Amino acid sequence: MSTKTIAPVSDALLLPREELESLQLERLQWTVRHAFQNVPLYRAKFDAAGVAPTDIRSLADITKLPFTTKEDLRGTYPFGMFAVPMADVRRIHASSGTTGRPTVVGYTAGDLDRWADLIARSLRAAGVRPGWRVHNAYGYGLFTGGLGAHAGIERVGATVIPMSGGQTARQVQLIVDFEPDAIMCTPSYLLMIADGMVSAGVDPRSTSLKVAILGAEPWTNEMRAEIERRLGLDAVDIYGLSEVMGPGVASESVLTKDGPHVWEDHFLPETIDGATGDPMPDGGLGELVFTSLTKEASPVIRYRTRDLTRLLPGSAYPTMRRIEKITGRNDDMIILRGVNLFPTQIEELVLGIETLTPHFILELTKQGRMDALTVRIERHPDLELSVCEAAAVVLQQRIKVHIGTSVEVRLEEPGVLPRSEGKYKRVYDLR
Ligand code: DLL
Repeated sequence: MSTKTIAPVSDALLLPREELESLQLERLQWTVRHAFQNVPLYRAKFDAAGVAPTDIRSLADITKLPFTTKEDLRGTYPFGMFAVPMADVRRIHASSGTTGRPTVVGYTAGDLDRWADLIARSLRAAGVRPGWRVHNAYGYGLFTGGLGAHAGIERVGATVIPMSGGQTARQVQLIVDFEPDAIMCTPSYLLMIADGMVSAGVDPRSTSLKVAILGAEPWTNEMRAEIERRLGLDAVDIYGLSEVMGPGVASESVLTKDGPHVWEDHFLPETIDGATGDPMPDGGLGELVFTSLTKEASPVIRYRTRDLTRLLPGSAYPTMRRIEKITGRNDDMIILRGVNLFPTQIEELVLGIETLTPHFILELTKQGRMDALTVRIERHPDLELSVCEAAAVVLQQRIKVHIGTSVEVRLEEPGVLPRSEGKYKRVYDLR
């Protein structure tokens, strides 16, 4: 890790555990009452589960409450889950999702204020300082990334460069001309910007960038190492989802880079067994579930994220619990001839072989009655074809050994695979 940056102090982050938990309980009781009184769907679900707000006397009582799912949000489209009068909603965001109706979330003035504070906190943890310039390449619009990050950058006292996603050549030019200290975008898009720098004759390690705050899609520690090596900066992980707020639900410290700290004074995390819904002890791999503690317009009670991770203890500073870097979603899991695999497992193996590029996609097809997986990967532009072919064979063998399944690895010419300016689509199901 470079020592270009240091982490800051903020009062809420120093609360002793007991004080934090009593604050959480007070806020949980408020949220449960608020949701029950103002959202018909919550009232109906609580009634069906035979639970009332007064039953929540301790944090452990949360398990009495029913879960909320994306389907609940879709079923009440567009504004049925709002807990305040529409006149008090200052902003709306929506996540497109791959199928069906979008999920819509609302924010009161207070919600927007707390969101900006939490992104500012996340940025401070990433080492961003007042007076820095921050290039924001998350997409602006209904997606929470662009506008969410924007407000937090201003709140931390930095200068925001509101670039949004896309126009990669222009991104490169503005990074060279405006000399930002930090960049915010998806990890896959940062790699594309690095390629854009090379095309423009700019050495990606030579820019003013010191820190990249990356999220909105799963990425591995191997990808972190690749990004840090190529661009000569510190890369930290920011996590969030629109249903729970947007970016800044959890974020990583640049000093430790050991998984995002959940901002537990505003969100109560749980992990559950995805199949049974039973709570998991901290440290076990399970589906991440969040209850919001301070949200007015769109409170969420035990929202099932479908993201898989472990809850880990906090560190000396911040003391709030961490999540292990998220390596996949329930929805991303590929079951190939009885073996479960996540795209990030392949990413880890690809990045372990220096003579391969990080540009790959996974294609699922049917061969007869069997499912087949092809890893299509771009060859390294600067290496002999024979070296690349040997690397492809090594990848195939490592997938067989480490994941336990046979796949085809197909080399492609540099630049032919799709690129993304936001979330990267790794898996193409052609069955
Ligand atoms: O992606 C919010 C966001 C914007 C987070 C910018 C970070 C930075 P959605 O579009 O609702 O919201 O997608 C949320 O993206 O459930 C995860 O599956 C995935 N995701 C988000 N951040 C991370 C991360 C935004 N750091 C969904 N690591 C979540 C892994 C992430 N997956």
